[in-house]
Amino acid sequence: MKHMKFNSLLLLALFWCGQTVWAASIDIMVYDEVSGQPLPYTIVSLHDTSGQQKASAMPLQVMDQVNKTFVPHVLPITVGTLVSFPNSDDIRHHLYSFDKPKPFELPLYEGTPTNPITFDRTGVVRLGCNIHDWMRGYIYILDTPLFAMSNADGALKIENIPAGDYYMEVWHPRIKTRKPLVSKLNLSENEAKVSMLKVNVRKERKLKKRLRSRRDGY
Ligand SMILES: [Cu+2]
Repeated sequence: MKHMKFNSLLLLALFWCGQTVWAASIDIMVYDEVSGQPLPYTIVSLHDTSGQQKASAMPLQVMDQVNKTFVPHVLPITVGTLVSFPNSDDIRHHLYSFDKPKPFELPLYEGTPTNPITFDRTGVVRLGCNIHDWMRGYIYILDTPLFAMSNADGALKIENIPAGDYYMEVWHPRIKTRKPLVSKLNLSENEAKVSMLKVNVRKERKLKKRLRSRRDGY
């Protein structure tokens, strides 16, 4: 009995090593190139250069509406993932997107619509509300499971990356190029890469101004 316990522990340890120790990881600090401030909501994704890598759909994701704001502001998902759009406010919202990966509309509603929406194509889906013009949300649909979004401190981490060659894509809702920035990246086994990234983004000012002027009216 004792032996068996020891063996299974050993097996567990070996399995754990295989899963995490030999794989690479990257830690990135993201900054606004102009202001030098940490930049949240930056999504970094790694795409296998062989093009063989496939991402499976994630469990149901949630894009909530709280105090007339999309929560989260930016939602990165893999292709095929279902997203529900609950409304936590006690007023009605009317969501829409005109963007190619998934044009859709959820006419005036309270609570949670019964059918979540499947995002089956890669790209950016910008969300808006017909009633509250200033509401802006983003769903970023990826064909790789290797991605992360920078937090309020501008930090992000991608772990368990198999060694190999990748295209690294960087995207932000206000990125000046509008398209993701692409660079090549090689990761060797067990590598723990630490780096810094500066992203050129449009200023937020305009949206805030509009937000202030409109808020009083509703
Ligand atoms: Cu609304």
